[in-house]
Amino acid sequence: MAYRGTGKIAALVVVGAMGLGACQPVPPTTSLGIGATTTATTTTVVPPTSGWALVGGDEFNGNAVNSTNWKPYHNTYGDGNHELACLTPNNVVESGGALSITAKKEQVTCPGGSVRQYTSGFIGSRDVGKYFPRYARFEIRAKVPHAQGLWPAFWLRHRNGASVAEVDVFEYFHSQHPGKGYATLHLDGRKNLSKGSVGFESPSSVSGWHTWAVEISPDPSGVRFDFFMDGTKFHSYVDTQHNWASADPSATWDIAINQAVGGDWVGGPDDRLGYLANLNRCSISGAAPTGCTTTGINRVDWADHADATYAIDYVRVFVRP
Ligand SMILES: [Ca+2]
Repeated sequence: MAYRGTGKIAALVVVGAMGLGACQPVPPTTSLGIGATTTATTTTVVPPTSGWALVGGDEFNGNAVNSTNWKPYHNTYGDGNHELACLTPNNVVESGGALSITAKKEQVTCPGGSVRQYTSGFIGSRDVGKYFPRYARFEIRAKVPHAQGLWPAFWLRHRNGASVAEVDVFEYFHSQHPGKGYATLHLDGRKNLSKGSVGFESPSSVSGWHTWAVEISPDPSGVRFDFFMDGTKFHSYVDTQHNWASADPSATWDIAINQAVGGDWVGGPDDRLGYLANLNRCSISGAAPTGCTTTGINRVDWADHADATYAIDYVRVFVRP
């Protein structure tokens, strides 16, 4: 999190499906597609390609967050980005086959005494001692709200710290890039070392389910990262510099799933649309502070909890046996 979103998002280049042939599309797991409005979720594990074995994750099909897999945070993690929410366990609910992380506009006093005007949720696996192999495929199936000030994410932290290595498998900066998701790699203090993006749905549509994944694999010159949206590869990077031997190869990554509220990179949910107040610039284009473009940027409806909910059908971790 220390490094998340601290870079030059505007300078990014979309890398299209690279057609390397090694990775096949993910078979559809349900009949739902883009724009699906039901809460239907997946119960059958379908490996993304032949040769993968499921070794971890969570289907989120129970009635409570599995405390052997995750710890829901109760703090203000994210202060480094000037985020606004108190993260509480109450904002993370598992029911109906999915995990919901719902942001709310409500005043609370967070542990530590900070009074916040918003709440949201964050679950991490490191906090229960769960780490995953260096070489693996990490996949999430989720749908996200389209609203300024909400920042859903699915990311991996190196067990020696996010400052050592952080893989942002999926992040959504709605007010900067409506309808477009980002994958980013940070290594050894090299922020935003590699970044790719892909459009996933119209920001004016009803949120639909999508899968986001990273495959981390050995490469002749280092470690390879391939990023996928709905089974299509949209970004790749090969690291040749990091000392990967610094962590147990069988337990290198944790998993973090959260929805931040506000902060430097997404603006305030109740601030002027299209304006990033902390940076005093427009999120897309225009003349700050009053002349910012607002095309495609939505305002959250706090009265409708679905409008501020990041829903996760599953997280799955695969390895090649
Ligand atoms: Ca599920």
